[in-house]
Amino acid sequence: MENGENINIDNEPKKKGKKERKGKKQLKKQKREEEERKRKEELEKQKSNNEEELEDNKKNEEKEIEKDEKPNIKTNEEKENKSNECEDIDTSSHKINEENNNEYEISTKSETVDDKKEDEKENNNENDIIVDDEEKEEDDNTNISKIIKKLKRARRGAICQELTIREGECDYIVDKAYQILKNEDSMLKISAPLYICGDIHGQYYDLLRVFDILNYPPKSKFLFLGDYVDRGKQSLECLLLLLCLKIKYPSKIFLLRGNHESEALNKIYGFYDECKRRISVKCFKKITNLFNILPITALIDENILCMHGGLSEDLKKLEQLNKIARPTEIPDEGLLCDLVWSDPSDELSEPFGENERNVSVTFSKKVVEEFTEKNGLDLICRAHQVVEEGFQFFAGMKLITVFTAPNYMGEFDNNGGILEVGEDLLCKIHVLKPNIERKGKRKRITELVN
Ligand SMILES: [Mn+2]
Repeated sequence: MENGENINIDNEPKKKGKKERKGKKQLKKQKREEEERKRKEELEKQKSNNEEELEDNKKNEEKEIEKDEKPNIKTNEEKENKSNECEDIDTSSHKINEENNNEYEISTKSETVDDKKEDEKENNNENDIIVDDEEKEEDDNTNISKIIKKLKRARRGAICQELTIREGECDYIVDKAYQILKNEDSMLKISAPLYICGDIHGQYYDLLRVFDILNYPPKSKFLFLGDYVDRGKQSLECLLLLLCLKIKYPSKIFLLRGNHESEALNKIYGFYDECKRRISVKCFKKITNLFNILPITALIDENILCMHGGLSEDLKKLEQLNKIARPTEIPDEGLLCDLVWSDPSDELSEPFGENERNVSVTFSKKVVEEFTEKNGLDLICRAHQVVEEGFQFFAGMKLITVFTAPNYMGEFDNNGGILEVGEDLLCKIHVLKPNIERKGKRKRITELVN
């Protein structure tokens, strides 16, 4: 198909080739442009800087194509070099290694004025992933691949620009993802090796860093523990990239629900506003429907239990976790509420206590020890709390908190952490250092942030 041909320039981003194809495509292009103009007027959504953004996106394309290849090579080398410095250890052996991937840098390349002109001409066609009725019948994989490519192009040097995301694109992705997610169990069963990521919270630049360092699916397998949206500036990019990867590689990426995958919270913490400003309230509604179908927990090789928040007084055995019916909203109390909201606490004399978030509970070290023992688990892996190093152990090494957004909200100078669960359940930590060295006072991580 037309867009497919045009966008498939990975191997040869040559200007000459583009020119030759241009004649053939002129008519079709004009037609598209006209349709597009109408669409834009109707929707009244396009902002004045759209063209600029589109141009920027296009300008990055050739760079990105190179980057897509280079980082993998580089980081693999990096990994190998570093593996000498770190020794891998079993979770039960109560040691852990820290790998600092912060040295990773994005290479950029200068470009000529001619490139820009060329890009402008091609812009409309290549940046717009139009999913109309005709195209729906065509290969979904191609459409999703194109959208992934577009989403990856958001990055320019050290920043990520806001992409233009069409309602049609968003609907398409959310519908496709819904069909896949609704067939997953409430408690996923996943096998190692894989990487486990905690909160992302709209920090799209950092999400791209994670994939640059650890490789995109299907090369690597990922489990995300929820809280993709709210707080950060680019919740839509984060969510849509993850959903696209889910659609394309359903057995290589798994997405659990966090307490922020909730309509009520999104209205307070930014995602609703972002959807309303950038796409529509209708699209927000559609996304919250999808949130209601997300799986809640994951069990890795019968050994590591993962969820966003933590344990619950109502949780006695693992079998209960698969019985949680979906779609569902997150209730104000009870098992599901606790799974996405609760926190461990050092200060409890009782098994469970109040939570200063004013939702759910806190649970003690003893609760973790008894639950893991009784259910034959080595480790509970959860997210939900910003922790200075990006990861933090609790109850010896029976529970780990993983929080992946470094420099959380631009207010903390926490690291981001990713837990790697290797073959034979050997565990390793990867650390994302904050992007920005904050000069002023360091904000202490003493309170829970919803
Ligand atoms: Mn959370």
